[in-house]
Amino acid sequence: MSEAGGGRGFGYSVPQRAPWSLVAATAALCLVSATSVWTAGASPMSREEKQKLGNQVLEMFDHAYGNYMEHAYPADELMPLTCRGRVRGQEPSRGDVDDALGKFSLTLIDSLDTLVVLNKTKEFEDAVRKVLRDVNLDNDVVVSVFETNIRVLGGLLGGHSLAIMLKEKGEYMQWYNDELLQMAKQLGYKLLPAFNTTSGLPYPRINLKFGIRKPEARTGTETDTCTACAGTLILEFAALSRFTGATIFEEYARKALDFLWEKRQRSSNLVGVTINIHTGDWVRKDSGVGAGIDSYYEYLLKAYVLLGDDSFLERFNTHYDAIMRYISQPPLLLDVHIHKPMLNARTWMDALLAFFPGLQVLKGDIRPAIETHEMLYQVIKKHNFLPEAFTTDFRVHWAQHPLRPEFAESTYFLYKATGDPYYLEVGKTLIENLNKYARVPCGFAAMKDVRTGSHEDRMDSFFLAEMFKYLYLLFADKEDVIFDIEDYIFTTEAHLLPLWLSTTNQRISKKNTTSEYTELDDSNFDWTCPNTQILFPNDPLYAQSIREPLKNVVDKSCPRGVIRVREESFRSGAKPPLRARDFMATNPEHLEILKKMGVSLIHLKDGRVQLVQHAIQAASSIDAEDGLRFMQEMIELSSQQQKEQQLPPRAVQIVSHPFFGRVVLTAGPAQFGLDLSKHKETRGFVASSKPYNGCSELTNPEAVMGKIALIQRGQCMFAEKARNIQNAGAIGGIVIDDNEGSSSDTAPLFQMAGDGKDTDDITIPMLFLFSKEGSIILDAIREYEEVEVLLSDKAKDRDPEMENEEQPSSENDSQNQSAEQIASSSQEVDLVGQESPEESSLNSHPESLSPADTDNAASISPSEQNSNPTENHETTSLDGECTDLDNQLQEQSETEEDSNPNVSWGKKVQPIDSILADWNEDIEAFEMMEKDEL
Ligand code: DMJ
Repeated sequence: MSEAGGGRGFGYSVPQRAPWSLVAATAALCLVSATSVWTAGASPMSREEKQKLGNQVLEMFDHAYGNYMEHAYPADELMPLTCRGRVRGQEPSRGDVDDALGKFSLTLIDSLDTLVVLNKTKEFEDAVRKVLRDVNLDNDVVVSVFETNIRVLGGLLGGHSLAIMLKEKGEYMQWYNDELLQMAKQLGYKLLPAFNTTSGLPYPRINLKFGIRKPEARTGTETDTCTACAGTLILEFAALSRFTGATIFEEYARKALDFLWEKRQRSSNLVGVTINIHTGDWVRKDSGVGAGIDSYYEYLLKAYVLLGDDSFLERFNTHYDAIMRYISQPPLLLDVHIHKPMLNARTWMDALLAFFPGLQVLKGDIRPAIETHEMLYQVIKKHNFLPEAFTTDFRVHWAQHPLRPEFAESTYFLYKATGDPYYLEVGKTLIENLNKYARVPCGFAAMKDVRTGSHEDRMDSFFLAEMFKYLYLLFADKEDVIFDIEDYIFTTEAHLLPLWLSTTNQRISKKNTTSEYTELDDSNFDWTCPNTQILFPNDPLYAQSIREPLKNVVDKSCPRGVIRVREESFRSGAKPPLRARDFMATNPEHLEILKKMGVSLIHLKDGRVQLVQHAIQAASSIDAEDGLRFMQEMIELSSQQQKEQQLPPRAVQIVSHPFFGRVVLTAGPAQFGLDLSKHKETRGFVASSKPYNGCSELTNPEAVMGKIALIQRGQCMFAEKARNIQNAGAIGGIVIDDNEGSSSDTAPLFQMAGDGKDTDDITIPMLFLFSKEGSIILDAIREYEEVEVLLSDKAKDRDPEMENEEQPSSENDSQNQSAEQIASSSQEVDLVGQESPEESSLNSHPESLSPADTDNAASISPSEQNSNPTENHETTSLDGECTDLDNQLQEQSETEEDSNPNVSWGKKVQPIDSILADWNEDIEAFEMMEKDEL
């Protein structure tokens, strides 16, 4: 067993002394003991199978890293569809996402310690030499302080940690003389000016060359930062201080953490998502464990493990208690308001929270970790990947998936804690899905839309830093890794820092911190590390028994809004409050309830109905609060509906050599012709029509006969083009935008409208591609002549026969060849990832949502007035099961209340004045949520 922070010992029994001393051991405690004792549950996986999967991970890493090095390096990231490097300034800006790119070969630095974990020591040695030779940290680029810290500083420190470990072993890196550490120190000093605020919270962005204040810096006017952005520095900064002896880094990071702690909402002990770096006011008062906050919590616990400072554990435990009280609604984790923590702030969850079960393992709270992980896994099974955000009834809210590693991370930690081979099977599914849906000839491409399987031209560096480490370690036995992983702690970017740092250069002591600590009673440690040696032998099916009741939680769920309900009302036989999803504007009973809640119904001239709430007119404070919840649900439903009414995208998948279905392009449908969502997909070779605009009878019918015709947008109606190609014998058509440079990354998709006449005569499917996506097909024709595509509503699995053809002898050879072919075929292509339509649509608020002063308003369209607004949702057919689930949920909340008197609704009812006082805040928070970006 390795030694951890502060020279604390590790025990395997229930804590007799300060409970937090055991928590530091949790990772090791849960990681080691359970694996050896597991005897039942899912069938065990043989050593051979595990090795096979480990080798598969290695091959996948080679494919990702190899293509980056070959086609993108020294650029920051690989663009896997166009097979070239992403160089900031040379591609259209993607907004905040680009702030990670500092022209410092980001992917190479982020991959350094992965190479060692994956036993690629020779490659590591080469990679370190390249970093030392090529990387410049003094570029005139504005970068995110947070991303630069976790990816670049963390990457350099992780690389240094393993370089000195290897050097000590005596075989590799014998020439190494702390050069990576010197670079890390240089970067550390470059980041320090960001902390020049009265609060000590860092500015969110800094210019690597010019810092903050100077006019050339082009940054320093920001007023806000996210909590995670300011609270995720301590591991890297303290490691830098302890490695170098320069204490300033650790001091600055501690000061920022102290300030955040001071600013926590004192009654709920929660923190908001965004804080003003000058005043310390919370700018966004919603609170969860996902985007914007996640790694702040992670770093409190890990700072305790690495640095052995009890104050970090005390803070973590205080927050954790609040999280479990308010945000955790097993198996869900739902954002709440920091001032009104019993009020949910959202009805959806984001993908970043998938790290939380892993953190709970480190904390030692295994049960909720198993529950949340299981729920997330079911969402993945439904959509192949975790969408960026999904609703409480598990529908897609934001459809992208940038190959995030958090779920793999939690899977790894849960396997280590439980030893349950179920988690190996989960890992196997992750590997299969990545290969099946994200792998492209030149790397792995992020999913633009998990529903269609379409891709985005991006492979983020965290994919190499984190995903491959966790997947490899999941299947690895101790002897498969050349060093003892338990001697290290994972940063949030999965970089490895040695635990011996806890006893090195400990010149910053707790007395430097400014905070006071709340006395905690024993209940704060209720979830402290369970002893797995006791837990699992007694009940080897422990993890399975927790998963079992949840096994259909996703499939059988029904649309619902906010989960938390007023429990005591149900027990007393009173009706549950009216939910937005059930509301019918023609139901007199509902209208009566609205009145009681202070909600009035206004019929607008255009036929829509507007709902306005005046809390003061509600019959009681409880009714007013129900009204508030109802309005929030209605606003969200309405905005969700708007999104759903926006068209579902379609997919154009290139299925011929060398693409074999691996390149999927996002397309818009037509309001006429064959509806691909109802019919089988159409597959065929493509041919350009003549004239290319398709506005008159085709002069090359023999070329398009039986094929999918390509036509350029413009000069006549879409329907006319469709008729002309259909008359020439085409089996489908793809209209390509004539507006050069357009892309579905940057422009919202639209449906091609008919021509105002009857279009029933058009029977072939028609899809629309923006110019950049269309260019990929046109370039492919130039390169390969015969290009076959599949038009569908969702990308289909790749053709296994094609797969076999693709890899006739040596898998690697043929993949390299494909990559080269793609590279040469797409030299002219300029497909660039941009803010997605999903994200853009989030900014479009319900049209008439016009919160005026203390009013809360939402509107619904005429079509919604007489019907349940959710009746088009796919899950409404599960009525019977919904009732069961609702009962289960109700029972669950009743049980929770019984066991935890603190969550009783009665205690949470606010006086009317306070509701009114918070009114604007709620509306503001809601609007912010809508604008929220990950
Ligand atoms: C990583 O860069 C880090 O894990 C960070 O803390 C948040 N998530 C991304 C990957 O999703």
